[in-house]
Amino acid sequence: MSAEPNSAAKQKDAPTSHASPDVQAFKHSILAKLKYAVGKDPANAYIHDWFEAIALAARDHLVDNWEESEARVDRKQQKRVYYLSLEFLIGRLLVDCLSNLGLLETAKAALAELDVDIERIREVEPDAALGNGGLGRLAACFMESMATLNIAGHGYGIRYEHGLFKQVISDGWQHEHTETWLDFGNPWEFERPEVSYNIGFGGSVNTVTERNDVPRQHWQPTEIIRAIAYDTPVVGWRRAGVNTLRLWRARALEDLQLERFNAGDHLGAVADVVRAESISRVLYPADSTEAGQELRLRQEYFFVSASLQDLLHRHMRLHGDIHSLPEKVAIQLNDTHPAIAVAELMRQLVDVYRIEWFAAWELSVATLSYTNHTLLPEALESWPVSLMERLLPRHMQIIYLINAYHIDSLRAQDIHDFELLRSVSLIDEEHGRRVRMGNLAFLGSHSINGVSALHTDLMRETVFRDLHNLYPDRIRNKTNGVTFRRWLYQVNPQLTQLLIENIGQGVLDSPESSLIKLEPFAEKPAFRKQFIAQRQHSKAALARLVKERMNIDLNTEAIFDVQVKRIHEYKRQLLNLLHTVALYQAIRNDPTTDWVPRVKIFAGKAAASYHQAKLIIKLANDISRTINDDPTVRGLLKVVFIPNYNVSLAETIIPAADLSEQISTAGMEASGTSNMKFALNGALTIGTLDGANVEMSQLIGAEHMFIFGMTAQEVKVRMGNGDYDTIHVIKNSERLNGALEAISKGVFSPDDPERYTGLIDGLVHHDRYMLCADFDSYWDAQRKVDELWQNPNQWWRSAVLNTARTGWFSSDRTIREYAEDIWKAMPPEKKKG
Ligand code: 26V
Repeated sequence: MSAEPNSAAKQKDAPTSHASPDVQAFKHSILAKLKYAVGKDPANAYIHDWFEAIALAARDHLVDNWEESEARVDRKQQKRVYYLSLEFLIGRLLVDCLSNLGLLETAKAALAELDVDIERIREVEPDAALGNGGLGRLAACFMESMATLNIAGHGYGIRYEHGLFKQVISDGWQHEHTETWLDFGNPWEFERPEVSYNIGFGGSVNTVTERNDVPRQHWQPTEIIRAIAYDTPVVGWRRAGVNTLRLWRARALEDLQLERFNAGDHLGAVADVVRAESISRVLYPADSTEAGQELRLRQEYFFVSASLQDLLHRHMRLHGDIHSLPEKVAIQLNDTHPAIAVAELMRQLVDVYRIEWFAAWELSVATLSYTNHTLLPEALESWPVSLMERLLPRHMQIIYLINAYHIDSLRAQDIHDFELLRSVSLIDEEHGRRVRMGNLAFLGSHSINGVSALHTDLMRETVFRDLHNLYPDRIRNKTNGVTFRRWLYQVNPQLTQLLIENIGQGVLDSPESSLIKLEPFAEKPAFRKQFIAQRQHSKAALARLVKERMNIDLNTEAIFDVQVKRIHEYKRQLLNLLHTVALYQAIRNDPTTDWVPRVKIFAGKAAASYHQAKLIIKLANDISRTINDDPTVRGLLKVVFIPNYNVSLAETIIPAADLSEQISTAGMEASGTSNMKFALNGALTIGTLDGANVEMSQLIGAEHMFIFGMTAQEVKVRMGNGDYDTIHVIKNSERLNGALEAISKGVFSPDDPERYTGLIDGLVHHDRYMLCADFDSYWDAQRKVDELWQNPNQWWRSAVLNTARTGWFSSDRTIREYAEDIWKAMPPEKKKG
């Protein structure tokens, strides 16, 4: 970014304008914001000043619709849906907001009149990266779909001062730098200092008897923190509805302990402030490694308690009767991170609203529902009983009581099987007494859902097997989706225009039913030519980005083969790297063969403490350098690891992909959502039958994908048998063996030949994610990719069919299913299919 003022706008003599009144009005409102809100005039405005002025001008339009939307929900006494999530991975909002308001073209014209480059403005907006990956991005897509469908959806979360770390790659290694998205302020949010709640921690619980002789529990916390609301409006497509994302910031009750300060204890005087405010300081940057730290539990309880207090207040203000809660309110728990809501809702109903225990329990269960997003054992949350007792003593009592009634009710049904009782208990007695948050969320909810058909089946068979047998109607499936507004219209305006020209404007409003009209166009060479032109355009844009950021040249005629997502062993970036090395060796051994040119593109962050994942990043970078520098390869194979993967980078990468890598060990990826975004933009998928790939293969047709590897069932059998003999598998695959040996012996790390010995030994001796078992099948599938690429008619026919058949993966469909089956919150006028 240029530090020079006026770097976005070139001053020129005021031209006579022929722009429409809308454009004129928008232009004037930008100039007024620049002057009166930002305090600059065009001549000394920095690019960021322009961004702020434009965002504020757009925000005015949001606010008008926001008020209307709120009033409509109140008037109709619509049921409200509260989406509790520790993560909202939003990305940038400017184009999203302008586009959903229908102001994008107006804004572009106004900026052109002002001689301001909208592309540069767009790029100065920092990503709101308040999430780690799929779970957080799903929450953001859901917020947009709820607004579009006129569902009265409220998001609740934490306003982290620092979002997900910035990844810097230096000498091939990942380094984490603090992310500072709020440095220039945030034009989208409204601080609401008047909306704040006290959140208690610690202390003790006493039984007090009141005048009516009913004993009750009184919790006296030793620490109280304030939660302050910050609201961001979320606008739906064509201004359908404007909902609110309410994020909480933690503050100390007092900014300064004056007595301590006056006594000379200057640091001590602000110690409480530091401790309190650390709660909303930073997002936990892991997405499935054991957390377990106290600060994380404090974050969870902090935002859950503030959100429940807030929504109960609203409910009482609007309806005046706590007993109508489930009729007017649905609360969705995004994973177990907000699962303490089960105990907190009970606490508020029983201790604050004075509802009798069993009535309170019925209200809670009828109001709450829970989504599970992972089956990986290391990501299943549990908290030490001792920590809970210390931090949340009243909640621990409530959890014990829920558990006691639960076990009693089973015994009353003549269930005495000790193993069964142990497995469905809220307390895990085997690992030093811990509270199982998954079981708590399950028991406290009327609906528990998985995020793809396979994942939901596996939930029934594994983590929740016994609870599922006891409550067979609770688990249901809601396959994920993505918002097409962002992941098609905004990221790929060329393709969107092509769709409009050929299947009509309707694609913008009902892509779920319209996209399929594209099918016959797959057979038309002239259409395919235009489809290819779009891809080339996007590939050229990505190539420019890579050139600018990494100084690497990409051949845009090559297959862009892309794997972008969190770096995780189960996602098997290492399998992709093994294929890369095997292909490299094949090219070197046989340089005269007619190899199909490939660009392997990787991006993704590793949790800071996840050493193996960080080593995989280093390996990708080592392989990249070696291959890219090898003259015998003659550019037939290029490998790039693009640093700092985030929503904005995804927006440039996805429309440019020819091949989408979705290659997790079957049974381990709950759903995946980038798989849907790639297919929507016409990339072909190479993948295992895992997560939502299964539904994709059913809807798109497996013949238009490259499906390989073991099924989840086969993985289970082979793992369970204990006869998975990696050494034998490797011995039988010359290619795999060659790739493993090269990495292990230091071909890619001559500066430290043993860098990867441990990594490869790990694979050879304990291949937990079964890379070796799937390698040959993966190699074969990759050769089919090459083959198809050499038959452009067939490749692009399949590509068009991928776009045509992906309508079902709209998050509007997903949200409609939640609203109809779980929340019972579909506004009557939107109850169409
Ligand atoms: C776990 C933990 C535990 C340690 C502290 C921080 C933290 C943060 C997040 C998680 C859970 C991550 C689960 C997750 O992201 N699941 C992904 O959810 C996507 C949306 O449903 C789905 O598409 C992906 O397949 C799934 O991996």
